[in-house]
Amino acid sequence: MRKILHIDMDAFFAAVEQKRHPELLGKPVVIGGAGDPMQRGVVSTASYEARTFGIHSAMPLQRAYNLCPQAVFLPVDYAEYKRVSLQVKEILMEYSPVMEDVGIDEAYLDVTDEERPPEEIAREIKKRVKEGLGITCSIGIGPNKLLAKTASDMQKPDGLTVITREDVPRLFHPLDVRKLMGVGPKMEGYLKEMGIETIGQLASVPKKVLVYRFGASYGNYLYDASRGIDESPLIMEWEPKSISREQTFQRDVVKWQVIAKTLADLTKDVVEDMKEKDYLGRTVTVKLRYDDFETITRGKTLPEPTDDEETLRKAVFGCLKRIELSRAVRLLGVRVTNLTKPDLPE
Ligand code: TTP
Ligand code: MG
Repeated sequence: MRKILHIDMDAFFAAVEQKRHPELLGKPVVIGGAGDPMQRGVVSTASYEARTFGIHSAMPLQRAYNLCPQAVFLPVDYAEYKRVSLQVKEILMEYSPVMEDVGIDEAYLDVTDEERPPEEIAREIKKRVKEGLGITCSIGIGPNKLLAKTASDMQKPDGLTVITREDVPRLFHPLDVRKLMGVGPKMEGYLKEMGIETIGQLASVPKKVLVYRFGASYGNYLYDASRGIDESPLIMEWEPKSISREQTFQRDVVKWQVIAKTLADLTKDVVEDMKEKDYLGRTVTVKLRYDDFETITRGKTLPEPTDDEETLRKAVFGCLKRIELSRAVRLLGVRVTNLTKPDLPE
């Protein structure tokens, strides 16, 4: 039996704004577009205070203004939300290496192999996020992603909800079918036309009826999902252990200038890749293959991790100096290892 947590931030964009502008705490806050309700644009999210006026995501800003003219309207500052999102994910990774990053404000965490009970881990995560970042999240715990995600939505905001297999009839089946993951507004319409209002009612429909009506793939999905069955694994992004570039020459090269220029170009490409993936590296390795296929490598470890092109290029040239260039060269490579992510500013 797996133990999966689903973490979803509460009113995420609005919460980040309320944290950095504490005077907005307790007030209706609407985030969307350019932050001007007189301009076109839709609501990205609304604080829970604003939601009591009927304001919700995807609503035109103008309509939100009509519902609550005293609300504070702010533009979307995606870079700031992304920064906070990364801090949340870093906290999560401390509790289990098996994390699926779903989006800016959600993630799954597999704590099956952790010794402590999942409720205890969830409570500690909530505390760390609240005390460290000044925002709240809701966590659902279940034997799979489907039930964990359903659970995280059940007691928002600041909730902690567990759904076990045994809880399926009592907690999962009474929910409206539109709460079932994978059921959008269109499907909700079809199901309701069939007289199916709740997930439990869907679970009483024979498999062959669902497959006949919706096709094998989606029909089978609905059959299993309505029973709280979901075997799907967490999808992780694997950290690359190195970033590298190689070049094989069309014709073997003897000239030092060509070799040096090639290594400088390869370093430039590696650095671009590092910056794009947000990595710093400490160890540089140069690989060189002679025309007779003998291959040698020389490495250098820097005092601290960096993504500075000049520093890395100097390290590469330092390696090159320790290589005897007496024969023609057919391949050159530059590799950076010992990769880390930069510390995020507080
Ligand atoms: P949600 O998790 O759907 O919403 P939320 O975090 O604001 O509120 P809740 O407490 O109900 O979880 O989405 C996360 C963020 O994604 C949200 O803060 C803003 C953004 N978003 C949009 O930009 N447009 C949208 O239509 C939705 C639904 C979300
Ligand atoms: Mg959310």
